[in-house]
Amino acid sequence: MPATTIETRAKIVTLWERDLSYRQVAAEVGVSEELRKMTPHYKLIYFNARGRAEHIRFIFAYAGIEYEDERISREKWPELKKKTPFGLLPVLEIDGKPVAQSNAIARHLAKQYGLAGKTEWESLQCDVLVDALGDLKQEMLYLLDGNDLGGNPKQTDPPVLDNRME
Ligand SMILES: N[C@@H](CCC(=O)N[C@@H](CS)C(=O)NCC(=O)O)C(=O)O
Repeated sequence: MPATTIETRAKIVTLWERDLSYRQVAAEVGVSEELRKMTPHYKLIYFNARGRAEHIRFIFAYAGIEYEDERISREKWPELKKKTPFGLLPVLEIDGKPVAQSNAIARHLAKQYGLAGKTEWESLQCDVLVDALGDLKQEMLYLLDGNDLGGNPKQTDPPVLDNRME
């Protein structure tokens, strides 16, 4: 490895230890290519909807991380379902390893890219918000029939206000 690359990597580590975000590190070092090489390959698999994947996409966008955004069609879902960890999406593949559960994925990425709070108190506030939004999402899902997300329509649910949680 050329000396400059080692120096650059050392600088990245120093900046990282100062708790700078991924973006700030990239800006300070000015070597996004170098950072890109140190970043895992991410593939986010979800339906063609915002649903439970959009906060993950937001984190990628905010942190400036490249990822594959694979949108699964209704036709392809039954076959793929059998291969996912819990029979549900989203799944994030990290260097080919599948990880399920949207909030666990989001929390992991937020920690990786400096968005999960700088202190325990801030992290706690993030978790409080995640749980509060989860409660809200639960209420909203109750009003949906799930058709656009690949699930089965629930005939007993209350009337659908909108067919997607957009
Ligand atoms: N707790 C899971 C819930 C995942 C989930 O319910 N996914 C729905 C779409 S939002 C799904 O895969 N539905 C298809 C099915 O049930 O077959 C998470 O947050 O990732």
